[in-house]
Amino acid sequence: MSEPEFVPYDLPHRSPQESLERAVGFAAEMAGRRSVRAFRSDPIPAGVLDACIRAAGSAPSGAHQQPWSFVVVTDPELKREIREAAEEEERANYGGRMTEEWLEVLAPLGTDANKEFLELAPALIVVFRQAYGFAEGQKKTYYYTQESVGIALGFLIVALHQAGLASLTHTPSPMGFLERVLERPTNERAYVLLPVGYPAEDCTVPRLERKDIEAIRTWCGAR
Ligand code: IYR
Repeated sequence: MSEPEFVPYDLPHRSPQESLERAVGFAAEMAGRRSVRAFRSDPIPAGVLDACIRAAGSAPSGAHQQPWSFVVVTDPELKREIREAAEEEERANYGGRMTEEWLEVLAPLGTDANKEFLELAPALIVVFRQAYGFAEGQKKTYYYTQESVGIALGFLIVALHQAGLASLTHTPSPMGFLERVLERPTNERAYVLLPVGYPAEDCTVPRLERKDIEAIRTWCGAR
């Protein structure tokens, strides 16, 4: 076992007022984030996606094993292949694999098996979870991979939003086709398929309301 090495850490100090202003401002910015299913094909400026993926890769992870990889797909042929495979799964999902109850809660979103956005969005980011790692050719156990990749995905969605990009957390399950089409190593499992781009001019989103703070937060102790 190697000795742990610790280095000083300086989180920038914020005054109480600055802290409150930044927290309130950030919450307001996040309130404007919506999942989008209609994209313009305009390209994404160079460097933006890499910076967003760097932000995602800064997420905390179990034992700092960073059990994720991000594949950016802009190639039209590959996007078409992914769309076709996704639609095949979704036809099976909408055609009977999803329960009546499930279809009922989805109805307000107006979704169906057509996934044209997978070709129209300028980029698809496929997030993979590494179920285990490799060390000297042997399988190495990774811990809390689901939680870790979920947090990294959250970071990614936030990074994209603040860069002015819309995305959709899309899971055309089962997603094994992504591992095959993108020729991923055997330890990787597709976690989410994230089309990314600018909303189409005529883009609409379902009218929805977010739960009030009182409904989602319980406070135990002094405020
Ligand atoms: N994967 C399908 C169905 C779907 C499921 C949930 I849960 C959603 O929040 C939205 C859609 C689809 O993408 O259409």
